Amino acid sequence: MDFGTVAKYSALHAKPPGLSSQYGTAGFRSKAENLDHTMFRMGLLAVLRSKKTQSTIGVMVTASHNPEEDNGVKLIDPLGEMLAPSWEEHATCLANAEEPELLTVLSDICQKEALDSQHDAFVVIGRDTRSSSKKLSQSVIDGVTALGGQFRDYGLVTTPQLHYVVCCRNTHGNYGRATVEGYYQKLSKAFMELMKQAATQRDCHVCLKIDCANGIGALKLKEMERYLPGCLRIHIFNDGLNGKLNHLCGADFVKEHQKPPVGLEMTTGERCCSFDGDADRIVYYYNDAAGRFHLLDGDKIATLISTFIKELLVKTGQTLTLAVIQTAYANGSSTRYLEETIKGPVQCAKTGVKHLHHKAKEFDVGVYFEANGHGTVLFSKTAEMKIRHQAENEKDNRKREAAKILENTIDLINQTVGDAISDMLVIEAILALKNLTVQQWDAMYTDRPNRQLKVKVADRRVIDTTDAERRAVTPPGLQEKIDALVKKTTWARAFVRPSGTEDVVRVYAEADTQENADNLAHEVSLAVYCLAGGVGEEPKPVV
Ligand code: G16
Repeated sequence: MDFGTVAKYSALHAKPPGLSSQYGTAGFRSKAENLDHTMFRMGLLAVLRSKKTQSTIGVMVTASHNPEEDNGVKLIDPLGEMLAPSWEEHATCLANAEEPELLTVLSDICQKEALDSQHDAFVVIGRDTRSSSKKLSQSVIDGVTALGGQFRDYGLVTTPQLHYVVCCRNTHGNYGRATVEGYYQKLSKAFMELMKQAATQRDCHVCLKIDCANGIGALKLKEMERYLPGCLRIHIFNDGLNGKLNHLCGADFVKEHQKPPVGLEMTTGERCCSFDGDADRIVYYYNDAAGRFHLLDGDKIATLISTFIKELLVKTGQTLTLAVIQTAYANGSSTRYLEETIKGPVQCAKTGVKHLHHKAKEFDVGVYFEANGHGTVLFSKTAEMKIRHQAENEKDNRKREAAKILENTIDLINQTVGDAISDMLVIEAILALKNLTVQQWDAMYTDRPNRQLKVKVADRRVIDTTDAERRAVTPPGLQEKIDALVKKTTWARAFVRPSGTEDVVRVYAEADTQENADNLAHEVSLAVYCLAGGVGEEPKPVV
């Protein structure tokens, strides 16, 4: 490794002195103009990680649900998972090293990780549609080449597509072909098989309106359309031609505001969904006859998928453990419903798919979803083997058919990370196979009214949490205040946590009525504002 070249290139991507950032919930996020040095350095780090793991590493340039002016970077580990936590620390040190310290920090990482500099390094790079992404991905490439790594630039891709590609490359094609086309082919083949199995049960011509948040999802769905069977007619909205990325649209907006995105007209009962800016999250919704908006978020998706898999496992006679992993944001009704129906573990992890993914791996089948619509299903190698074997060899027709449906579900789900396109196809297949309308799916349980708010504080790190983020340890007095507020509201629950992707503190509250949930969220916001150093205007009541 030629550190002289690194020094030369780094001068072209110099870090503004004093600027500091942290590898957060999903990598680095900031205003795009502050990220050039971080991108260059993540190119360097990806080379080191590739040498360490002797595998291809991915670097995705995106700020997902954040506004267009922001950008960010997510590093992808060999099997398509998020970067290992110990390397998140290296990432933060490297990103924050002042220019004269950079080479020392680099060699410290090499030493700590006992890296063999002779190993080759290969990095794949992708980016979302933000106007800043092209230039920033060039900075990543400069970092990779400065350390002598090789790379392939996949250009505009969804985040989950890059995760898929990384996994394919490192499993020598076992997971699929390491191209975007390979992704379309793998998913559409499995989807068509499932729709064929569903067609024997009913005529399943479905129309789905999709809000793509004016992001990369629109481009990729348009590419994928020709691979999809005629029984699923998709209509793409907010495709980025006119609107602004994530502005008044997208999964995060719909979930947070509990209302439809702009740019998508809904008639009664029409099935609609929203992706987020890099297409790794999805939520569904519809309007009922009274014009009331119904949201089917990550909790409802987890419920649909896990009960479907549970039923199939029962039919096959397989004794595989099925667990569902949620976060503190999971609606209380969903947790109760899941505990009663899947009769397996329902666990709570910290926010961030990396935490849920990690827990889900402990089971034969681990379904994980955040309420915001980010999630997937993991099948252990043993589970996958048993199911595939049964689908091939089972003599009992009913059991074999169930195993085949499970096998196709395994192929349709993107097991590397939450994936809006893959999740959407899984949901559509399940609704077709179970002959369910979106209204029937929604009726599985009723969400407890809830509200999510954001509070601006001077330094959100003053809030520290425990118990999977359900309780605040600091600042002093905050948890006691929340406890007192919760106590005086019926069926209530509330918590606060610092966001790892935005400069805000997030507040969540649920209660017996929407009014009570709104009031509780507001009062908790005021407590955060007063006790955690709120800045700007005092939080206003929810209207
Ligand atoms: C990222 C993470 C998600 C997380 C979300 C919000 O999503 O991948 O796991 O739920 O941020 O995190 P926080 O509340 O810490 O800001 P995305 O879609 O923005 O990459």
